[in-house]
Amino acid sequence: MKNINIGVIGCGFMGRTHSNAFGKVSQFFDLPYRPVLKTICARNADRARAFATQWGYESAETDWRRLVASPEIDLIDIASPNDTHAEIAVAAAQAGKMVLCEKPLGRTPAESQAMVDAVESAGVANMVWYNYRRVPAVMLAKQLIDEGKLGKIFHYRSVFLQDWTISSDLPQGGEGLWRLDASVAGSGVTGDLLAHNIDTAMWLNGAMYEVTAMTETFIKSRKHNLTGKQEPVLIDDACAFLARFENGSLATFEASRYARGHKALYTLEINGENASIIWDLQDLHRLQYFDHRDEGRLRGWRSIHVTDGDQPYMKHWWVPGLQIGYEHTFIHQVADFLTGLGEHHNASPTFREAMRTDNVTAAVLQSAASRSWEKVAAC
Ligand code: SOE
Repeated sequence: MKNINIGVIGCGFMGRTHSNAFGKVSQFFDLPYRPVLKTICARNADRARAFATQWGYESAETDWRRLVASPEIDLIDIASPNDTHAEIAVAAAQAGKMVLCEKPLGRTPAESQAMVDAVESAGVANMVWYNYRRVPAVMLAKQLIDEGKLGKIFHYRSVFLQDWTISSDLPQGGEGLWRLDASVAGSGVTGDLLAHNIDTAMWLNGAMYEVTAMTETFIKSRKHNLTGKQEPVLIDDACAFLARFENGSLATFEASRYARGHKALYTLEINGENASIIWDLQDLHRLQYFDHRDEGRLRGWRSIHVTDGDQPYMKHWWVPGLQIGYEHTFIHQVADFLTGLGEHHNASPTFREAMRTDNVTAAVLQSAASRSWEKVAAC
């Protein structure tokens, strides 16, 4: 087993999920490579040092350019806010490092394209952290769809609902709240939440080519933490859109941060000719499955508890019946990345695959502005 020296940039929420994944993966999966938590990078030196101690990094750094230039580092992992993704990823690829990036890839298709070009022309391994694909129940849904169990797909519907920005006193900008600042985030719920729904949807159900959307910004101005001034809010607080998939199915998507009572309600439902599937993040280890081919007297929704060794990823964990959680999806994603590396291929989603999601979110925002159907750009 060879070591891979990891440099993680960003020590917020995502820096923690990624660090946990790199730190745990070798204890549960037999892999050709072992990640070594070499350096954590954050702008604030005290914070970076404290994070290094807490998570077991060998060193702390405050300048991402020094980290990218370091001959000791094999892989740069970008877990910093969206406005840093493109510049760091391009520099890391040009320095010959493997690059992992938190979603969404870029703030705009132009940024995403530059990132795709950089990793592809440097020929470096790359992947984007769309972690919900690696929930065992979602991976089981993928297997059932790929085996043709659902038959022809008619409908895909998916939501991602939260309620944490309802208060008008909540400022924008800075730690965690950069998600409300369009110049940093790129967009609101479309890039932050619906990007997950879209990534999973295209992975399960193929490409979508046309969308029509509406968005709303309910609170038009908020104090900005960095300037201290009241400033316009330029992100979308809520978004709903319709889409057509290339396989002929129709889709509805909705996301909001104003759905009182919902903290992270990510659900998806797929209706096929023979069978349907429902998954809900808040009951993430269960897959609801209805198969019309079952004997009529027994036909009904099955609630499959996805915890058995022959179900995706579960043989690596405890014993049948004992479930796992959110953080494990990131561990699975690193395991898949390292397995792919050993087999000389990239794990999905690559930068190019993640750019397709960015192209859909761009078409959604464009449609909300134009109030008409928009085509999704090919990539
Ligand atoms: C926002 O609140 C957020 O943390 C997103 O940034 C994540 O991508 C999503 O998984 C949960 O919600």
